[in-house]
Amino acid sequence: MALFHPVREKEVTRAIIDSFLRQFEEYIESDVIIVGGGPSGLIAGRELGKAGVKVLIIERNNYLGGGFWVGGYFMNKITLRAPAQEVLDELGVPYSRASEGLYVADAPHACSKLIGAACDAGAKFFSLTLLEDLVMREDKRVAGVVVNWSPIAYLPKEVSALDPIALEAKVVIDATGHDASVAKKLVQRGMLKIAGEGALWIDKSEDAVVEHTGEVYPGLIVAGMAVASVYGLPRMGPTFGGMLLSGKRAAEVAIEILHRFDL
Ligand code: 48F
Repeated sequence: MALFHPVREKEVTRAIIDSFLRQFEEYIESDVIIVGGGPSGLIAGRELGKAGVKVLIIERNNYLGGGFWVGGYFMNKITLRAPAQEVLDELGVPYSRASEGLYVADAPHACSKLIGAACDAGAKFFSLTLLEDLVMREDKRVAGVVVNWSPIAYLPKEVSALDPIALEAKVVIDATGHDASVAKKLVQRGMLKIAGEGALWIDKSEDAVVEHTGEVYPGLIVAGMAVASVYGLPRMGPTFGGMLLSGKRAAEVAIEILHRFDL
């Protein structure tokens, strides 16, 4: 007697396609689209989901987490400065005190709990999805993203000449890390100037990133390391509290915009 219930191959394929298409159809339009599934994007997704906002995270990789799986060098330990360890308490991630005001945690534990928390809050994900461009309206407002299948970027021209598709959102969050890929779409058109990330200076960087997190262009918020790239702020290397608090701030700003415009 077999352990598992008998199931036909076609049923498995149908289950995947039906579920995927239903979700894709539903998320052609969202309240907020977050580009980038690193720590800042994931925590923003979690906060927005918790607040009942319809939120989609698009990620070019086949995995979520961005730089949160590893800390410095090849070592999978992350550090956080007080008060950011409180976010680990919220997520149920164990950590230890390294020195006064400095905490260390296992990156895989922190990253997987954060991904789980974003899922539990109701955030949805499109992975292997590359941001190619933005949707703009005549009132010069960012109104969505233009995406393609990310392996396209590595294919020869005769295969990769595929038109992308558009997804609409009331607010877009650039959480693409050092690249600031979303903001750069505005830079290419002369609609925004960005300074480029500064050299490493932990003490200055994290406060500055959280403080500058916000709407950089109507309908577009920057979060995480993208903030440092846009405003020329110092980078912070393998300490992640600034990313988590910046993501939380980005979610607050998104909710303020949605309320302000009754969107
Ligand atoms: O780089 P990433 O982890 O950004 P973050 O949330 O956190 C930065 C830290 O990891 C670390 C640091 C501070 O402690 O210096 O680097 O700001 O995650 C960014 C995610 O965005 C995805 C990318 O694959 C990564 O998972 N991404 C970048 N460009 C695109 C994109 C794009 N064009 N389309 C889709 N996803």
